[in-house]
Amino acid sequence: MFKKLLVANRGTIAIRIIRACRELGISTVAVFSTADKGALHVRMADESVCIGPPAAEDSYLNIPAILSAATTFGADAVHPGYGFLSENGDFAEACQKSGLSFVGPRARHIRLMGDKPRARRIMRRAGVPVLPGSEGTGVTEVREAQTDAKRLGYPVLIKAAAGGGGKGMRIVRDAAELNRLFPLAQGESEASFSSRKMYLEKYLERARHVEFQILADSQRNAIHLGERDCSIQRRHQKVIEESPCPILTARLREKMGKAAVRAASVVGYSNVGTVEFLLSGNGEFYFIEMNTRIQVEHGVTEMVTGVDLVKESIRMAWGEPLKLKQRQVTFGGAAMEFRIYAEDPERHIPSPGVVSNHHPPGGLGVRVETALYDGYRVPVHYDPLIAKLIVHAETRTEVIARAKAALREYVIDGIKTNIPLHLKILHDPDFCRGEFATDFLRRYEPPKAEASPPAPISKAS
Ligand code: MV4
Repeated sequence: MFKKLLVANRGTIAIRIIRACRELGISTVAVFSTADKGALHVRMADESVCIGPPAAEDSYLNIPAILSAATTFGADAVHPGYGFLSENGDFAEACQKSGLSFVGPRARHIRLMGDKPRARRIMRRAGVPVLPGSEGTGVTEVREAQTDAKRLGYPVLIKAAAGGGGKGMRIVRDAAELNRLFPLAQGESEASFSSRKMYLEKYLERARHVEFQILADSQRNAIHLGERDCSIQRRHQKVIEESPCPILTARLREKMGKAAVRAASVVGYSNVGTVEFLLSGNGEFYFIEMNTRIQVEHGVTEMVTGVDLVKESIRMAWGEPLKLKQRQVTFGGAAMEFRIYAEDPERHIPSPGVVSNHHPPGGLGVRVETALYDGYRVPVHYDPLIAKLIVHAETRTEVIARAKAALREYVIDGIKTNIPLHLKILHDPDFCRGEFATDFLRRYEPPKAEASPPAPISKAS
């Protein structure tokens, strides 16, 4: 097994990786920016090294600094976590070239799945259902998009070929809207991914976002660990994830699971991955993309399967074959993850500040993953996700009751969080019945402020 692993991340996932390493007897090296000098992941690791100033581009995205830290400290592996460099093919390749094992898929699979039109083409040829959309390598001109949209019929969705997770995405309902929104989506893609390549897909209304967890070893064995329903999102930021998906039948789970495993197997994928599908109201499902990293919501799958996904990812990177066969995977109970964001729940703006009175909930089936402590200052430079509350119980109904109790018990002072929003959702009858789609959170948006009339010009005030 690896002797020393460098954790190329921060926050909750860095801590999660350090814990897995400790169980496996691997010593750890944390990296940190100057904004994270006092962070928990730094204190928990066996060794640590500062890799640059707060801006992510200069620290957690700084490939030379991370590689030099890894070689200086004698690490033999690097775990990228999620976000930052986790889906950067150049980073995976650079690690291998420096003699470091990258805990994740091979660079070519990161690049392949990062090219969304190419991934669609491969999946379609492999018999995995995809939505009608742009063929070939994608479109860069509005008139090409117009041709595709005419063929597909409105509504269509503009997506970034190098995108994922909803950045650069726009719903378009007619040709005029396409003319207006295509340049905006393209501008966003250029700013975020340095790519002008876009593609269109038929827009599936009121669908559910259902993703399958894949494990694949380097001996070409691949299995799935069931699904997560991630339909509860706001502006493509997931808020609650759960497993099992409350509307999936055993038959459909098996069919989608097989398609997900095929998606990974057909390209010879290795390590952990997630195959995202859209599920329509009448049980049709379509591949939308594959994520080539451990995901924020992996804990939900861990609770229902008992499989430690982070430990498995490290074992597979070492070259160990999967011990688990598909028919040995068992599913127990139900689990939900509540993402706790440091944000003003009314205005949805980040709420940085100093945490005081930190009292996370506990008890049977209550798991909290967080890097918070009293006196911790939530930095403004990174994602506002500060904790994940994962609740497990026998049934979905019991998960909801347990989650309500846990969220009421949760105390975080000094900053604003979205805990009140979670409690509102848990009291929503449609949510409790499991009846929701990707548009669910729109009902909890604050009413759009009326354009206020211009203030009267008055010399007296
Ligand atoms: C879609 C879709 C409907 N039709 N694609 C969002 C994130 C990215 N991974 C894929 N996403 C979607 N792709 C087609 N062709 C719906 C979503 C979607 C979504 C859309 C609007 C508002 C909330 C959403 C939540 C999850 C998925």
